[in-house]
Amino acid sequence: SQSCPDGAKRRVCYYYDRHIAGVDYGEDHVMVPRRVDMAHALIRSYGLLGDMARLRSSPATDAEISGFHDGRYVGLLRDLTPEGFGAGGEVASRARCFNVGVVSTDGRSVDNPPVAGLWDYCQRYAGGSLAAARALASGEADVAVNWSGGMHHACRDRASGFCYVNDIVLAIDELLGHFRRVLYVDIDVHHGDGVETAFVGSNRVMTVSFHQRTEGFFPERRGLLEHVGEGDGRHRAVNVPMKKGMDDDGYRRLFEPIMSKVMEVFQPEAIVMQCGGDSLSGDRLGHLNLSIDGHARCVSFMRSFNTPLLLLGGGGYTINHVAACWCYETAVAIGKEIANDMPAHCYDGYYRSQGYKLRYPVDKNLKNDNTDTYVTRTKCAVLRNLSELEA
Ligand code: VJV
Ligand code: CA
Ligand code: ZN
Repeated sequence: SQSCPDGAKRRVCYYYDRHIAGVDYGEDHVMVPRRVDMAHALIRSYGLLGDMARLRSSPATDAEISGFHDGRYVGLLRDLTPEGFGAGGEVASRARCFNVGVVSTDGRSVDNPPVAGLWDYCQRYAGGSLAAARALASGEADVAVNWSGGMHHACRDRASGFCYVNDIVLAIDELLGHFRRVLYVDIDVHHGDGVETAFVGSNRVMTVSFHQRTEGFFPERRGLLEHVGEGDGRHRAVNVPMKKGMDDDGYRRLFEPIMSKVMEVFQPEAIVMQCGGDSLSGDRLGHLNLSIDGHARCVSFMRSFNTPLLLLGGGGYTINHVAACWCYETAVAIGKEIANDMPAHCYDGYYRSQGYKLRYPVDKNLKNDNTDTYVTRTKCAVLRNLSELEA
C-alpha cells in the first residue's frame, strides 16, 4: 500500500556544486551553506554517488531568474558586493528597498546580508533546481535532488529569511511547461510563504506547508489553517500549523492522511518537496522534535506515489543533524538501506558527540504542546477544506 514505502529502485539524478560550500553568510550567521558539502561528503562515503546520475548544469542565467524575479531586484543582486556595500555606498541604500543588509533592532543580526559572491551563489543553486526539474520533465529521472536549493521565502522583488532567489518557484514554472498539475510539499519548520504567494491564485499548483506556528515565529501571520488560496487557487493552498515539541507520531498522523487526500483530490503529475532540516529535533531555530526517521518517512511516503519527485533542501541550523538527514534521504530516494554507523570521512569530527551514528536521539525532555485533540482537530479541518475540491 502507499503507506508502506517500497524499496524498489528509482532513477535518481543528483546535483552538487562545490562552489556553494564556500559561501559565507557572516561569522555567526545561523545559515551555513557548508552543511550541503557535509551532506555530500557523507553521501560519497556511503557509496551512494554510484547509484545516481550526476546532474551537470550551468548556473541559472539572468533571463531564467527574471522569469520570476523583478528586473530591478535582479540588477541589485548582480551589483551587490560586500565592498560596494560598505562606506554608506549607493548600493547599500538601494539594497534596503529589497530587504538585503537590513540591520535588525538589536543592531547586530542581519537575516539577508550582502554575502560575497551572492549572485554566483544564487545562479548556482537556482541552476541546480532548474536542471533537476528538466531531468524530471524529460523523463531521464524519477527523482531529482538538489540539497542546495529550497529557498522558499524569496519574493518576486525582495529577499526574505536567508533566501534571495526563489529556486522553487523557478523549478515549478519549468515543470508547468511539461506537466498539467504540480504539487508542492514543504516540511521545513517555517511556512513556505514565497512559494504559496507565487501560486496562491493558480489551479495548476497546490502548495502544502507543515510548520511551527507559535507567537512571534517567522514568518508571522502566515500559514494559518484558514489560509486556503484565492480565486482559481481556492483550496489549493494548504497550511498545517503545529505547536512546539511535535514528535514523529503526531507529525505522521497529520502528514500521511493529509498527503493521501491531496494526492487523491489534486492528482499532480509532478511533486516538488522542500525538505528543510530545521523541523528536526534539536534545531537551533525550530522547536519541533522529529527524528531523522520521522523526517525521512515523509520523503519515502511521497516517493511511494511513483510520481516524478524533486527533492530540495532549505533550512536546517544544527548542521550535523541536517547533513545526516539529507544523506539518509538520498538513500531513501535511491531505495537503498544504509548502515547507522558512518564511514570515516572528512567531516566525521562533527558526529563525535553522536557516536558517529547517522541517527541521534530526540529530546526526551521537550514538552509536546500538540495534544491528541489538537492533532485530530487540525487533521479534520484540513481534510474538510480539501474535500471542497471533490467533484
Ligand atoms: O524572525 C526573523 C526576523 C527578525 C528580524 C531580523 N533578525 C535578524 C531576526 C528577527 C524578524 N527572521 C527569521 C528568519 C528565519 C528564516 C528561515 C529560513 C528557512 O529555514 O525557512 C529557509 C532557508 C530568523 N530566525 C532566526 C534568525 N532569523 C536569526 C538570524 C541571524 C542570527 C540569529 C537568528 C542572523 C545573523 C546572526 N544571528 C549573527
Ligand atoms: Ca514548512
Ligand atoms: Zn526554515
